[in-house]
Amino acid sequence: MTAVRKRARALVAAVALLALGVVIAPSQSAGADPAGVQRTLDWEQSADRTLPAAAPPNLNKQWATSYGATNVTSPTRDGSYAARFELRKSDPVVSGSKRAEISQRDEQPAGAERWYGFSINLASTWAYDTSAEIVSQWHQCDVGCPGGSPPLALLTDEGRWKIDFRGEFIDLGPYSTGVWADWVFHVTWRTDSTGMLQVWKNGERVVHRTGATHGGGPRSPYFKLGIYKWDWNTGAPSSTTQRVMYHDALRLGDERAAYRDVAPERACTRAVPVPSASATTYEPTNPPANAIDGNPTTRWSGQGFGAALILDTGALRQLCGATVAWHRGDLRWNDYTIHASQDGVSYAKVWEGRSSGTTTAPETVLFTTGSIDARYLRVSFWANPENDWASITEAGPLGL
Ligand SMILES: [Ca+2]
Ligand SMILES: [Ca+2]
Repeated sequence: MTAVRKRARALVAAVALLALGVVIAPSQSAGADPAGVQRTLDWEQSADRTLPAAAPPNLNKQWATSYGATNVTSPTRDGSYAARFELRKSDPVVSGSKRAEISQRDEQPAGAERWYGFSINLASTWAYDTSAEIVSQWHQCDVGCPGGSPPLALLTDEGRWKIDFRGEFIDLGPYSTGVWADWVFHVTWRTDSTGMLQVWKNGERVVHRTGATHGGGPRSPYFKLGIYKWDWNTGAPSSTTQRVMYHDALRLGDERAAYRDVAPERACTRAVPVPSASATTYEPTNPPANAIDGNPTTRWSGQGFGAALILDTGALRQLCGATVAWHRGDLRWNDYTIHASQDGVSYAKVWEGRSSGTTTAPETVLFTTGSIDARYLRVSFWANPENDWASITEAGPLGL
């Protein structure tokens, strides 16, 4: 989404300049990020491909080898380039430990609200180890701060993704190697009850906490990406001697940003499982469960304009569209609305329109609101040219 927007803006700018008779060379700054995106590090800009000699502009270098951080053309999460981090147990100590990291400068204002979107690909050699390592961290400011452990970190530990949030370990399930995992962190950096932490993993919201998010100091924590493995310096047990991972699609946003501005781009094509369905009304022979059984010959039927089918995905995640297949959908159109909800009580409209009337197959609709966090979808029937019966053979949400 961002790239499309950037390309569109770059084109408009180029056309405007050409109209003025100005000849322009391809420029690093041709496109503008959405308001609120402070920094994009997707490695597509040649000015950012400074590795391994130096960190990209306005970032700090924390590796000491020729392989610590490099640019690669495969694998990539977006575009043609990504970054590759490699740390070996035998590497020199950097900034007090074993690390290969790129760091933001310690210049974040106090009380900042920040968005961080990025994608990590753990190499297939990323073997199980009882010793953990940090792959993204938010470091307490350096001067006039409590110091100590980072208030927030993303780790791999004993085969699993984990978040260390102020000393509490939150287990986010087993990691897979050789694939991109997309992460979005939204943090309001506060030392009092007004703080907030939200985390999405591959579009699913896996953490939502309120309260203090760091321990104090005159500035908010700053972000670091790359590999930090302290056990290789302290001599604690570890069964590995090398770590390699890839990093791409980093976007840093401020309080004006939204999820879609920083999240790695995804097409709205992922079918989201629906464990249960209900309805405001139904006839006993055609219950709501028939609309999620995967069988195109069974259906939910409810009588009356406004009759609604409610799909429960069981968890909050970024939903962006839906597929709906109508009984007799090749013989009659249906006017319907889709509303989305986080709690099953408060709903917001995300789409309204008319089915094609030309097919019984599932038809895809994309939310006019863009993607949103939701658990429930309500599909409400309003009209068809034959009768006042809502009859849906299959329906399901689409997620990012
Ligand atoms: Ca890239
Ligand atoms: Ca069915």
